Parts: sequence; C-alpha cells; structure tokens
Amino acid sequence: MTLRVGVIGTGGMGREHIANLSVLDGVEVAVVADIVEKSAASAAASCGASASTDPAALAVDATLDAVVIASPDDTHAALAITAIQSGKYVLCEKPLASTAEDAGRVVDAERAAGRDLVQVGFMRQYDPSHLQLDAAMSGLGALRHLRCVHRNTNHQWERPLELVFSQSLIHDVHTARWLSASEFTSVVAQVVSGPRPVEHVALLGAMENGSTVTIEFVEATYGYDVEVEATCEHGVAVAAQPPQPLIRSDGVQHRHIGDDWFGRFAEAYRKEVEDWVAGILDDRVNGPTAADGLAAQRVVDAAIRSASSGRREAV
Ligand code: ISE
Repeated sequence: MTLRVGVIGTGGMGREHIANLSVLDGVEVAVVADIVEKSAASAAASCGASASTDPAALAVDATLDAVVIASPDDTHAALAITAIQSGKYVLCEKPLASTAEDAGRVVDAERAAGRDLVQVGFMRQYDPSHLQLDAAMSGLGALRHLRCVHRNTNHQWERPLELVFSQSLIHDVHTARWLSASEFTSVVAQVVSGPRPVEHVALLGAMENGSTVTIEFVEATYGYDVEVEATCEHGVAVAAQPPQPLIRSDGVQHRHIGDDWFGRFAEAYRKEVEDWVAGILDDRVNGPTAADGLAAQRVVDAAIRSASSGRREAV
C-alpha cells in the first residue's frame, strides 16, 4: 500500500518534510499546497506532486491519507481541525496553535473523532543527542534541575515577544516536559530588550515532580546553538553536541556549530517523519501528541503573562 500524503506550506519546513518523505518507501507526496502559487508549483515539481493554492481543500482531499501542516503558525489549528474531521493523520509543525484556547480546540476535535490523529513537530525528541541524554538521565536518579539554552539565529526580522515564545521557547518547554516526565506548575519569565524587542529571555519553571527548569533564550549572531544539561540526584548529564570534524586551518582549530536548525536537527527531522509514517501504518500517533502541543502552549501563555506582570504565573 502507498501512503498518499499532502503537504500544506512550502516554506523551509514544508520543503524539509517533502524531501524527507519523498525518500521513504511506500510514501507518495501526492499534493502540495501553498497560497503562493509559484512556491506551490516549484515544491510540487521537486517531488512529482500536483500543486494547489488551496490549503483547506487539501485538508479535506479524500484521495489523501495524511497531511503535513507547515503553513504559517496562525493557520495550524484550523487546518488541523479540518484534517481531523476528514479522518486524516496529521503532522503539524509547532506550535499546534497560536493560543492555548485554539490548541484546546484541536484536542477537542480529536476527542470528537474518538482517536488521536495529530503528531506535533517537536523534533528534538528525535535528536540523537537528546535521546542519549534521556538514556543517561535514567541512570542518575531523580531529576533536580534541567537547564536548557537556546541560541537562535536567522531571524533577521524583529519578532514580538509572543512569537519568540510560541515559535522558539516552545521547543525548550517541550524538551523540559519530555525529559522530566512532568508538567510545569508555574513559571516566571523575564525579557531583556536591546536593538530587538527580545534579545534575551530567562525563564524559571517549577515542575510537578519537584524539579526545576531554566530556559535561557538568546538571539545570537555567531551560530545556532542548543544545549541541555540535567542535574540529577547522583550526577549531571550534558547533551553532546552533534559530531563535527575538528578543523585546523589558518593557525586555529575549530568545529563548525551550524547556522540554523535545519542543519543541527537534520537527523531529527528525518527520524520524525519516519516515526510519523510508522505510526500511521500501525494506526496510531507515535510522537508528541496534540495534548503535548496544548500543554506546551499553556506554559508559553503563562510565560507571556509573567513577562508582562513581572510575577510568577500558574500554568
Ligand atoms: C524555528 O521556528 C524553529 O522551529 C527552530 O527549531 C527554533 O530553534 C527556532 O528558534 C524557531 O524560530
């Protein structure tokens, strides 16, 4: 059987998923939709799909088994609900929605459908160095503190605080929920502005299991850099950086860090779609669910409230 997949959104992430799906046996990227006709046409040509400029029509297309949603964030929830109502499996890029309220609507739509259909694109859960960290933590006793550092590049534009939290920090929030196997109960977030509205964010979260989480986010210029460090009862585990050759040249030696998430998480994106497809073939969602998308969005909403109130906010 060939799984017929439609892809909505042909920006960077849509194209990444198209490339990764196209090399999988038994998968056909059959239709690609984008409201920008030229972009839909060129992405469709890259994988032999047909092109559409109507994302909502793709979401209800009865000839498709599953849909990837990689369009702008504020379109995710409505498209996911449409796809759920037409009985399709969905891989929805993060965030699941722009607000917790809308993310809740997606979860409600799944409940009405009577089954989980949505996987959310929290791809760090597939990253080899994050998986190694998870395994290392299991031998070190209870988690006491998780420290996540996210230095982001490639944002030439000035993102308002809400977008920095819902597009970027939401990854670290998911990492913290996943690695601690616990939920945030409260957060306090501080934002430092500079030339950009958000230069630096420091977030401190308290978890149900008594551990704490800090997330530090910085708009960096030197490279894309993600770190995770777990302090546990019997020791500390630090996620390895992806292996890179050591280069000696011009009197210095260095290792390349990478400029963006496409390089840093290339393997994770591949594993993510492989696991999504494997789940569909077993008639289930294997990866992060819509409920995870909702839980992360609730933390983000509380962090946004805290950044403006200056107080600790309950999640
Ligand atoms: C971007 O949208 C992503 O999803 C990246 O993984 C994240 O690191 C970056 O901060 C976001 O802007």
